[in-house]
Amino acid sequence: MKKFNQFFPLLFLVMFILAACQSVAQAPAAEPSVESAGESEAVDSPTEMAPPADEAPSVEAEVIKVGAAHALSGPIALYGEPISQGIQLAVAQMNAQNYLGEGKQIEVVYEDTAGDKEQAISVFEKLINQDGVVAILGPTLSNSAFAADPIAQEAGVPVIGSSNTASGITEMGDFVFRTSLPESAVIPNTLQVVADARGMQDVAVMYGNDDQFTQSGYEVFASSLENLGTNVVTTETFAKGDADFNAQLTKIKSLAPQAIIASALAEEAANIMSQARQQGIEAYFIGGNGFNSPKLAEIAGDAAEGAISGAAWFIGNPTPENQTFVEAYRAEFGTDPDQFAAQAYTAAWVLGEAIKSANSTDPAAIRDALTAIQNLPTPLGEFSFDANRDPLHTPVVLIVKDGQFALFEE
Ligand code: 1QQ
Repeated sequence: MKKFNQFFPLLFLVMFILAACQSVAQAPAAEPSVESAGESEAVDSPTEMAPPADEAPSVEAEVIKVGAAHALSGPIALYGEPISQGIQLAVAQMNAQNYLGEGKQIEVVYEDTAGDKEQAISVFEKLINQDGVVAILGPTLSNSAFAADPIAQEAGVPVIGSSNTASGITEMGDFVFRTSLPESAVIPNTLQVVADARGMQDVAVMYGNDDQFTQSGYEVFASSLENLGTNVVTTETFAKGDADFNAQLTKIKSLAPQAIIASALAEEAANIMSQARQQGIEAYFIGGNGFNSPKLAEIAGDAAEGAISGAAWFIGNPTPENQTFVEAYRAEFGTDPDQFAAQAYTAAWVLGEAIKSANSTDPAAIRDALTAIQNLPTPLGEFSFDANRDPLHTPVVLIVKDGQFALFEE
């Protein structure tokens, strides 16, 4: 005891110095920039910047760790890359503004799921058990979400998907949210709009039967076609990674449908389109969320011209939140954002808003605050979750014209 008393003043001094160093280390950067591979241009934040350096951050300065679990390698990275960039942009903006409070900074722990469900499970376990994240943004595919989200649910850590569109995602539990419109909220509208414009009579359907998003999308397409009274001339299946669709397309060609509906991820969709045109098939394509990457037209080239998809967002939407987002994204990454970037940017802001209003890093308090988000202005529109933690807003119908998405207006 005596010894402790002797050392107490010294111990106190050491603790004081450590605390001071920590608050300096966590001071918000005056010129924050998004950390992205190879680029380090400062984010031109549309709103207020960080306070001058002489305004010392509070001693309670803390780093709030958030997990981001996305496909950063493999064929699904064409979705995972813009998603990660959307998150980086939103977090850089929030940190620049001290959005969560003076000296409080969000640190994102990025992990690669490679679009693989087993890897998504290990990534979720690492983020929750090793990194101690307060919430997870992701994963990219519904297929991974069905495998990994139960881990977050069990641990009581909120998870926000921004690209999961299969039916049943949020039914996994009350800690599961998404900012991506489910296919069931998009496809019936897409088919109705196209049927009204073109009088769709006979269609062929193709879908991937080993992925929960492509299967779920197929089910929604099938029931919507039935409601419309459209004749399905044939339904053909394929598997993830297939590259030769000539057998299915030869059959489809012989049945001469007006349109081919493909519930497919981008790489398979692009190959289907290219091979269809090589066979001389002129039917137009309709797809779901898998079509919503600009990479589809980049891979398929002219074969993607005229492809129609239902989407949650359009780059030309003139709201100030959308235009500010599009400009900031272009300035930072030198490329246009896509729907996936917009939905991920929204998810990160929605999470930031929930942490701020909970005024807590307790995952259960953050979950409760997420359910209370109402009409938050975002690039997707005024954002709210419905009672099932799914987003509430109107879908759009897009068509590829000259390699770019345009609004479908016929
Ligand atoms: C899902 C999808 C994919 C297109 C995500 C990239 O919507 O897996 O749910």
